[in-house]
Amino acid sequence: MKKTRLILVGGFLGAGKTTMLWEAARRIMNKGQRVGLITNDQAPDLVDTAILLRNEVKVAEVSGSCFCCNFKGLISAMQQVRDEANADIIIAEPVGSCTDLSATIVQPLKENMGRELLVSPLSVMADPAHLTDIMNGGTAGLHPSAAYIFRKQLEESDIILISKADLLKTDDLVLLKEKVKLNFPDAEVMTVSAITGEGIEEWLKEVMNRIDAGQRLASVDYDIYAEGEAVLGWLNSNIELSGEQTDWDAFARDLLHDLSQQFDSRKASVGHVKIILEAGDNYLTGNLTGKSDTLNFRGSARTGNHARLTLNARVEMSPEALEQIVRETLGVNAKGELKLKIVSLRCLSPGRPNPTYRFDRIVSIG
Ligand SMILES: Nc1nc2c(ncn2[C@@H]2O[C@H](COP(=O)(O)OP(=O)(O)OP(=O)(O)O)[C@@H](O)[C@H]2O)c(=O)[nH]1
Ligand SMILES: [Mg+2]
Repeated sequence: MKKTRLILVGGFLGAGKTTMLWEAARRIMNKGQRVGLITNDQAPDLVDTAILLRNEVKVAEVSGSCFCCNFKGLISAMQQVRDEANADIIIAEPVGSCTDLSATIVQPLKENMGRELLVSPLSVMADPAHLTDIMNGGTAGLHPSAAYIFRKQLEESDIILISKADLLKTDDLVLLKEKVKLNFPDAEVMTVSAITGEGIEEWLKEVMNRIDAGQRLASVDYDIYAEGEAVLGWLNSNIELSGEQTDWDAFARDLLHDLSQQFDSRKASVGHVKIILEAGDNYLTGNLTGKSDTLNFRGSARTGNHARLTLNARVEMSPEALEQIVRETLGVNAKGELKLKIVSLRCLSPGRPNPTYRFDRIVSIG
């Protein structure tokens, strides 16, 4: 039986996982291999899935629970992309606030699915600004328990991937890499940029050829882990918009800008707020990964009468407060000129992680 390769790309919220997933998939497909992607979230209506589906690639979604707490969901998503896309390679993105993946996903996969799967080294992406602060003993603006998750993700990784290399000067990047190596001597440390393409081929070479996945286990305190997730308000929403010849890009920019102002004025730390605004074949994506200076938009939804907005927000505040801010800001930005139909809106704070499996040993590869 031909084995399927599984590449898991973890890392904290907003690290650049989905951007990298697509860039890697595109490069692998250009070399003639078939790829399937798997996204994951605590609730349905994922911006990540919507973005990836805009490309010619098979995407399966595990929503409602993280991979670790819904191991079966991950297995059936893998089956789905293998059956429907005949995928040789699967790239999967776990929820950004998850850790302990080596014990809860990688080891059980090696133990139970070794005949079918080649599991690549666990790659963990880290935003360079956040990583720099964490390496200096800070919390990257996060709640201390959320910063604990960030550190545990690095601790259990086989490959630490410093993302967004284009944002740092070469000297600073070299220094950061050295510091990370010093702190995590057992992990391989690499740098990538999805913008310039730097480092991507080197990383692909590692994950496409190696099978030494899950070489270490982090010792994770589930009380701190649970608190680190619970401090986040988590909102996923899908909204239909209609209005006469509306400039959708201006609407999306103003909306995300105003949301960012609201969070900044409350000193609420933003994990990631992301949107995709789709109008027929045209679409725009927007991201906020910290304060308002991190706002970032790509593409264009142009002008028209109808559009669909998918919005995902992970912000350190109660789900109730988050929902109120999102509803009010949407209302203000509609200015009475736009009709908004909220098709779905779920707001929650993630529950205590309760993994399907949790191995306390490294499974050797046969
Ligand atoms: N400058 C720069 N920005 C990047 C790069 N890769 C991703 N980004 C930006 O980082 C932000 C977050 O990217 P995503 O790929 O959505 O991050 P993610 O890790 O999937 O986020 P979650 O799924 O919410 O955990 C977006 O604004 C991206 O455009 C990069 O290589 N360079
Ligand atoms: Mg993502």
